Amino acid sequence: MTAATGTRPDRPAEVGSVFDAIVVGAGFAGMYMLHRLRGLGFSARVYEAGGGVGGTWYWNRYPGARCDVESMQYSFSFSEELDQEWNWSEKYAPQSEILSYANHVADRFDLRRHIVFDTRLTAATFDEVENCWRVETDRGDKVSAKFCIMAVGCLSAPNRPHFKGLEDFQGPIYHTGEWPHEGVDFTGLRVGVIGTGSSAIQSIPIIAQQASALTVFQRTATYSVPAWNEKLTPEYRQSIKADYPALRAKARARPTGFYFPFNMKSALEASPEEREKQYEEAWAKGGLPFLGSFGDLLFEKSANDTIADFARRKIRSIVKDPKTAELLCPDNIFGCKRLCVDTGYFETYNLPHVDLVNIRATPIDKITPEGIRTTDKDYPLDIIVFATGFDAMTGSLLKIDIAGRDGVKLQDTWSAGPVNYLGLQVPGFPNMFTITGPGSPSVLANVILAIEQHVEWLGDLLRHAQAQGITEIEAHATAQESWMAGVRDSADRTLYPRANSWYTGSNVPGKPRVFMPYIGGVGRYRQICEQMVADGYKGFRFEAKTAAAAE
Ligand code: N01
Repeated sequence: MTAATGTRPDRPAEVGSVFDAIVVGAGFAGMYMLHRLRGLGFSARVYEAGGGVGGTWYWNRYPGARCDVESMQYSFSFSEELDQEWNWSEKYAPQSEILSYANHVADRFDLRRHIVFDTRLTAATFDEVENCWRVETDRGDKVSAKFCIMAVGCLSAPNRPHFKGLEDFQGPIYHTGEWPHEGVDFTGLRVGVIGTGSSAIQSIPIIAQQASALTVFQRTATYSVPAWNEKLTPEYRQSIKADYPALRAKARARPTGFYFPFNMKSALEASPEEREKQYEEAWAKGGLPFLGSFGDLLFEKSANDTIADFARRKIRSIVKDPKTAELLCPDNIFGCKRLCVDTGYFETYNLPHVDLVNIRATPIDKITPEGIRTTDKDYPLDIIVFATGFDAMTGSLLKIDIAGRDGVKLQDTWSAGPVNYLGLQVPGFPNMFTITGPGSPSVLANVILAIEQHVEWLGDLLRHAQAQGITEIEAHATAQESWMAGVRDSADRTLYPRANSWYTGSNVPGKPRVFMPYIGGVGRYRQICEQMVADGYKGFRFEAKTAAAAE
């Protein structure tokens, strides 16, 4: 499979250096963590597998890639100057603009000289004698640090299904999550896309404009809401910038971490006419806020049925061929598998050269040299696009050989699914922290805001540790147990765990089925973290070189 890689400068491996902190990843989490650490006077080294900053926005360069949280909110809020100087051009910024923003942040805060690019962390081992993490990279670096901070991203390990005959295909195969930097020209070619999640629904309409024939291989139909993307006017931007801090404050208090009007009324208490009106109005505004049409949609199956029914009727009204329309109508719970936001996705199936194949009914048997063979027939193709998503939330962490106290591996500790305290730390892995780890709101929120909260909390903790001479920070196993019980309970109060999705790991064969993120929302989660600090970092064990320390 063709992969997008950055340049790999020929630099000598670094051996023996000691830092206060190692940060893994230079996406938004790694960049802000680095900025914070530098501001606190800590020495830090960041290792980044890509050739530049931006994380998921560095790799996901497929046609049509853009954010689906409004740009004016999908950005750092920690610097009022940054907020004021950056101008987003569209309601939902394209990938190229988000990557430019990431580069601007790296330059503005002078981050690059602390980042080693084109270098993947391969191993991290806790040294119990020296109380430090010893890390290794794929370029031979061997360095150590008191703290190891994993900012590896929740959606950064591509999920590549193992189809028979994959290596025999004569044309190129691309994964949306590792798109070639030089782009792909589909003009006049027969293209097959496997998958119908967010990456597919964004890329399919663009690929269809170029390809001579496009065949989409769908296993599960997806709900998608129109983006109604538009250019932002200077007047609109100014209206936000005039009181940006107020918008940011409202977003921080919201479960989702971004602000939009939310209707708390019950869908079941509304009359059918009221419901229809509400859904029509929300559809006309578009985007993820459609899920905020009523307050009980994600809690009551019968309420959810009403929005699912509305969305299916919309699909049938857009797609002209009734058989294709039926195939595109999802039968699962609305919004509990990540909702998609599209521009012209369903309309694309009205084009004469676009076909949909139901691979639930006739699964892919193998990839042949000429294309894809299902149990039903052969589809000749020039290019295959895997829009098959990610080994989400745990994939990137578990690719690293992480050994904690007594040499215990993270892979073993998480063999039945990820466990930790507050999504921040795993008992047995002292001084290692995860930014937006499983067990925190992360992917269920405006992730940049979730990142900021984690980084700021961690910065405060490390400053506290430095001031108190604390050498070891480790979550208690009992704190982990009660946090994980809370994560499960809050998920079980909703419909989310009932759906098969990457939230539950069910998209990756063999992955334990566990609902991974904390669903209580970023506002509530922030309060929990603040209370924990007010209670003397309850749930963490601190150890100082000189004196025993705090609970
Ligand atoms: O991945 P997905 P994605 N055989 O897992 C199918 C974020 N994101 O890259 O549903 C055949 O959603 C799979 O089928 P099924 C966003 O959070 C955001 O699209 O498992 N098919 C599914 O249809 C998003 O949710 C944006 O049955 C196989 C598809 O591949 C997340 O990233 C844009 C298969 C994968 O869909 C992931 O999105 C893009 C197999 N063996 C991504 N394995 C924004 O707009 C998998 N599939 C911000």
